[in-house]
Amino acid sequence: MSIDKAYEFAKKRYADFGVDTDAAIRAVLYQPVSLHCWQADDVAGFETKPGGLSGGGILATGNYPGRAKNGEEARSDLAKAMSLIPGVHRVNVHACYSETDRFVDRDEMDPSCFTAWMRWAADQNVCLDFNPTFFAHPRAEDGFTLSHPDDAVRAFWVRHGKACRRIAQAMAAAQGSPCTLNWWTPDGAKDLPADRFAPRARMAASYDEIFAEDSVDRTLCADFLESKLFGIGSEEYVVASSEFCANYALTRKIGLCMDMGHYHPTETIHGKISSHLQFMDRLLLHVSRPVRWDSDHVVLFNDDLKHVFLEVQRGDVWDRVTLALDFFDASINRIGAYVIGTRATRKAMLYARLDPSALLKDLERQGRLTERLALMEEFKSMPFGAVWDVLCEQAGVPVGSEWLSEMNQYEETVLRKR
Ligand code: RNT
Ligand code: ZN
Repeated sequence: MSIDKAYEFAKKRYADFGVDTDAAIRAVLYQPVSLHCWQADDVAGFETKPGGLSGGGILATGNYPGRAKNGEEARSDLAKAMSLIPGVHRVNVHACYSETDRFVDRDEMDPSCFTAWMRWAADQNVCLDFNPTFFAHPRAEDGFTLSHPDDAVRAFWVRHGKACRRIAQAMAAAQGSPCTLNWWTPDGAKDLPADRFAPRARMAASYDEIFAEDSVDRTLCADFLESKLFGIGSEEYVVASSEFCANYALTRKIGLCMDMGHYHPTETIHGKISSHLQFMDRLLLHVSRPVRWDSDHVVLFNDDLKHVFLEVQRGDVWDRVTLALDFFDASINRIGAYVIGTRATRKAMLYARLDPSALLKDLERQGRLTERLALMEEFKSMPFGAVWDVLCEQAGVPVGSEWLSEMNQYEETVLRKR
């Protein structure tokens, strides 16, 4: 059956339940998803460093050939990936992806360190988002940054934070669209601390200093705080925990970021969305996939992801969530990782947009809970794939697994030659 015929059939099936497939496709394509630059190079970054500067990064495992080793390669990989994924993209840059001739330390960075990214973004017609980098630096080596007990170290990171807000503001002004700025710190302790209070007090004080800076326009620079449960080296104590971040964000009127991998292994985030959005204006979602721990596996079209977007759909809060990806796998073709994870995200968005939410809520109001459950179950086997194929076709990207041959060709002609 042709794609069009399959679609006509699917469209009717969904319409029987009051679901408009054309409108769903349009809505999914229109909503931006921010692609993280760090899948291209295994979170290594491109800073010009003085001899041998190092210091604890985020762990990406695997050694598949073709890792991007500079900005040009990463941007080429991102452009290739974006050509194979439907929908409006943004690109999420970390501060450690600055490109300069000489060494510029984190506290001295300014918008000029990201000129290449900004030019490329304008050229590609995508907007940029930004992240301060509180890791992979000697001053982060002992596990504390914004909550560091040494005033000089803490002040260094506060300066980095302020610099990042100025960079985000410059990006926003250049692109005519606000820049999402996500704040994640690795601060924490491997083993039982005697004092959990003081680092949290210092962390709050640091953020207050950073966000107090009135030279930054909050309509251009949209700040979000990302929490975490534990990390390698912070198994026992994480300063910016879920409670810390939620309370800070709420009282300071900034955004909260939930990363799907930052909770207990059996805990999922979909149930939290309606709680936070009772009190906060916006949420940033870091779309990721934990496997037993915060492993940042490539995102798949699985139940966890579907549930997140079903929640957004049923709560009708699509305009109150900002979507960014956060996964990295160095064991497979990195362009393939981008495409699999981002297409899965778009798929889950479409799946949710095709949910008969109004009908389900109506049944619930009437107490017809058997029918509610039955319909939820029936919808899992609706002809979703036919709608997805047409979405890809309309977006001008390969339908089905056709993108694999383009990936393989890019691997042969570009990645293997690096
Ligand atoms: C780390 C956080 C954070 C990072 C990126 C690179 O656990 O999820 O978002 O993955 O900033
Ligand atoms: Zn994250």
